[in-house]
Amino acid sequence: MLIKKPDSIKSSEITSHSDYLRRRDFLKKGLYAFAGLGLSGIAEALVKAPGKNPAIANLADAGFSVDEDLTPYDLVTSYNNYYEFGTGKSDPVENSQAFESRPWHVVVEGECEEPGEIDIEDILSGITQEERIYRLRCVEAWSMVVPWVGFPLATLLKRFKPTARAKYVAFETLHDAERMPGQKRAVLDWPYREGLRIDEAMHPLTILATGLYGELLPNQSGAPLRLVSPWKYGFKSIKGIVRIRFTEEQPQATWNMNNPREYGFYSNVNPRVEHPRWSQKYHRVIGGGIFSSKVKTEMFNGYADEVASLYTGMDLRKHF
Ligand SMILES: Nc1nc2c(c(=O)[nH]1)N[C@H]1C(S)=C(S)[C@@H](COP(=O)(O)O)O[C@H]1N2
Ligand SMILES: [Mo]
Repeated sequence: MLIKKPDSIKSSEITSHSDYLRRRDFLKKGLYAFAGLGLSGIAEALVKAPGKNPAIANLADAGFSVDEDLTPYDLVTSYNNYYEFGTGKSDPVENSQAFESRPWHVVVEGECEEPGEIDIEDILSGITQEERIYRLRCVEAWSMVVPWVGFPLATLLKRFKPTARAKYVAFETLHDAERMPGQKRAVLDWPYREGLRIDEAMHPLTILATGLYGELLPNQSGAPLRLVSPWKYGFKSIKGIVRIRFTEEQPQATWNMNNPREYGFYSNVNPRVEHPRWSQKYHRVIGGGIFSSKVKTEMFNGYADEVASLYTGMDLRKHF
């Protein structure tokens, strides 16, 4: 992966937090409401009483929210990695506008008692959507803070009744070069694939995102459904998911297959394990201004309290 500087940002493009809170109030009548949905009670509590609300303290305790500046909406949705639409940071927003994310089905198969298919509309209307404000740390050493809308991956997985042999969960992005023009070039071995260990997949921090900033996901962000696993490098957060498979063996993962020396299967954010071509000790906060251009990277991206126990006894230099 290449490291590029973000394009300079005009102040008019910056969405302030208060703008967002207003927008979030609006979202109850907006797209999600239009789809017959509402946010969970917790998210509503956030909207009604930002600041000193015990519900918010609980969210922070669980790692579901961080008290850090949100990355402006325009940056979250214009500085992207989505090689199916090109390898440049502004390619996804430019090349994905015609992409149609409806109709959309997700096949769930493998080591489970009730394999099947689920329609995106059933995912949106049949599961309570929540807000999660997470850090996103790319392996290229930049980061954002994104207010996602989504639901715990575990909620969906449990419906398909994984068996005792389900040790991992594999994910695949749509493979259709007519709809995803970046797939006409063999820059990666398509379809994009990722995987998690089953306990990572079932962890409450792991979500499937259906939206951000209170709106349905834009195409460049992985519409209609993408994984978010905030303690891992961003490339684990696979976009445009069409297939989920329970497996007994560790599944293939695109960047790991592409260059196993540089990209491990686990890819937990770890400032002590350097990428062969750069340090992971610091990163740039996208949109954070010149003074915050270098920020210390925390173990597990700051989510150690929540996830460190998943890796007890594992050598994280070996299983990077
Ligand atoms: N299918 C697919 N998913 C993907 C990628 C990709 O190229 N294809 N890029 C990954 C990388 S490297 C990162 S950092 C995040 C970026 O998410 P964002 O563009 O929403 O910030 O998406 C991940 N998911
Ligand atoms: Mo990334």
